[in-house]
Amino acid sequence: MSDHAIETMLAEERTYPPSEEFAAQANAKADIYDVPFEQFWEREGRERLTWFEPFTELYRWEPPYAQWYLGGKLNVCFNCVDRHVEAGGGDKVAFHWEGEPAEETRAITYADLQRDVVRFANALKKLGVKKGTPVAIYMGMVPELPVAMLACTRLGAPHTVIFGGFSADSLSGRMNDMRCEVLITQDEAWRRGSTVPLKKVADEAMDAAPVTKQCVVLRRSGNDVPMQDGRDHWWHELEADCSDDPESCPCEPMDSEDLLFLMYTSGTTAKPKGIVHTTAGYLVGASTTHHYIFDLKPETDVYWCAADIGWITGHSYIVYGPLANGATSVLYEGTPDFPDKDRWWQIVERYGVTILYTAPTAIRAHMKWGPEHAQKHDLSTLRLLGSVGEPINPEAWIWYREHIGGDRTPIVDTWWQTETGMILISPLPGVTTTKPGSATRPFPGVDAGVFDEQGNEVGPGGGGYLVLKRPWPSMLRGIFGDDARYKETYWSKYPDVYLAGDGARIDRDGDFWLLGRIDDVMNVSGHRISTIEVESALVDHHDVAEAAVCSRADAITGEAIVAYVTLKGSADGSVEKLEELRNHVAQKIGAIAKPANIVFTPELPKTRSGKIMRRLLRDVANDRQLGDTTTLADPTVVSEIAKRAAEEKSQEEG
Ligand code: 6R9
Repeated sequence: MSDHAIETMLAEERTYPPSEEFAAQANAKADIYDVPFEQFWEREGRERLTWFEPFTELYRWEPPYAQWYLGGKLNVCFNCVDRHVEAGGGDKVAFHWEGEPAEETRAITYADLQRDVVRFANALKKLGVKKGTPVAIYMGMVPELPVAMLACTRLGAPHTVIFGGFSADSLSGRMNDMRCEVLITQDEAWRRGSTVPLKKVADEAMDAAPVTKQCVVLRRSGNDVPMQDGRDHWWHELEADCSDDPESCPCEPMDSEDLLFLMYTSGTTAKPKGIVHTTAGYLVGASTTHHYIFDLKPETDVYWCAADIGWITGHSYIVYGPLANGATSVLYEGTPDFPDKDRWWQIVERYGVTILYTAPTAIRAHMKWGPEHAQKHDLSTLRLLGSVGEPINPEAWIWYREHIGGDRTPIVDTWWQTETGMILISPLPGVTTTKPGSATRPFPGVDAGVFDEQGNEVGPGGGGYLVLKRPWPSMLRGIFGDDARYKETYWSKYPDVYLAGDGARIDRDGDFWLLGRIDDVMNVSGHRISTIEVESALVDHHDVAEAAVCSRADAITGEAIVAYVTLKGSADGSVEKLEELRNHVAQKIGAIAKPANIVFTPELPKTRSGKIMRRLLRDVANDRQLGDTTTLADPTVVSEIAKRAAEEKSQEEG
């Protein structure tokens, strides 16, 4: 975040106490904060889930490893699907699916979901998938994506879902790391009226991931895609002779600590980390927070989390939390502005959405397009709004409340991470007085704090590093296959305290203000991208000698990526080279990591010991006064870069 944005945030003094009407009906009451930590998680664990065998020990904390609900046996699919059907809720809609082509919609009841999951799980069994078989999933936002995830959990097969915007390299890297035996994908995905060639990318990825021997392909666009005999199977053909009777494929009883899924996320090195989530703690965390923070009333609410299932937000708050709670959700395949900028509001009106959860970058895009698109639709059903993914600037918060929430709905600004599995800092609607830009309080049973450089806890009015001082049920169990990195990344700065990697301040009332990453991780449209990952992709290009990447503030995407590139032989850059390099990054990582701008420079600013000074480049990118340059090997380099950056900018604007 820019210094200016942080200052504006901290000067924010508006407060929004909960209304009496909301408080009277809220799932959370003020005394929820008084329940002792162990009692809280014990109660939620027992009451929120259905166990095949009850747990005998709440948690075991052997820093930095936690285990939760030990001795218990359960199945995630049973909790998300079967138990609702068995309780008579089979006719209730689990997902109102809205395709990108607006005429394509499907209402999927819990009974439908059970049949679909059972049939597909039986199909996966034919490929040898069983308890413990790692499965990769690379799909768009179609109902078959949650079906595939649930089928895996039914069988006890851990999955990793890879966002459909990732490249073949990113996909094969993850499949190799997890040693995925099966890949589930689709022919093509819809995006803004054209198609994304998922199967084509999957083919390339499988060439580089020989461990992945089987591929299931859902027909979505219907366009021709090459199918390899013996390896590729059409979803509909594979399941054609499979039973959809739940008895034919019982839910595998899993231990509480069995691996549920990996979700890869960017760290401060080029290699993404496989974040490990296990069965019971994750599901308790996701469903409990979903119940209280979104105030879900499963009988009456229509809940919509407009994230992509390919990210942790979609895992916890589209699939696992809401289904465990028996919610009726909207699942939308497309983008907010296709075919028109009122598409989201049309969906809210059509389904009578009551709860909407999205990211600041989307809110700012709607802000830019103007409130008239929302005004065309009846949004009066909305009663609660949520935000996630990055700090929300007060201006966007207020706009969201006024123009989407009719100046009536509470807003929950929810802070959490892939690693945390569940929301950790958030208001509780009906209880908390909110402030635009503040995520307010740690969730009940969560102990967060802010530490200074030396590891002293700072009090109200102070700022520093956000830490978690006690384990929580859905915390990561490690980085897949890399204990050393797990310890180094999260547990080495302070002993036995989890370092989140975010800066934070606590105000006089004890409310938390999250200030963005403190490491080399950028946050573009709410997506985590490491500077080093983009740098490695750039130097992978045969013309690039050196690259340094940083971010600058952007009005819509929060941060935008700026790359400084030195070409081999000090060749000069060109517009064509710029496009070529941007596309190269898209090919190596995915389109989300494309630099917004590239500045070609004969040299990068380095310290005398040879370290690239990213801080200076960040100052240049943000048009700020240059910081301390005394440690620079050659100070003229920075002024030259600043000049070139300014030239490029004036060209862009001209
Ligand atoms: C859920 C998710 C995690 C990083 C996190 C922080 C930023 C997320 C935020 C927020 C301020 C919020 N972040 N929510 N910053 N306020 N409400 O986004 O997970 O993709 O792993 O990103 O996102 O910097 O460390 P993930």
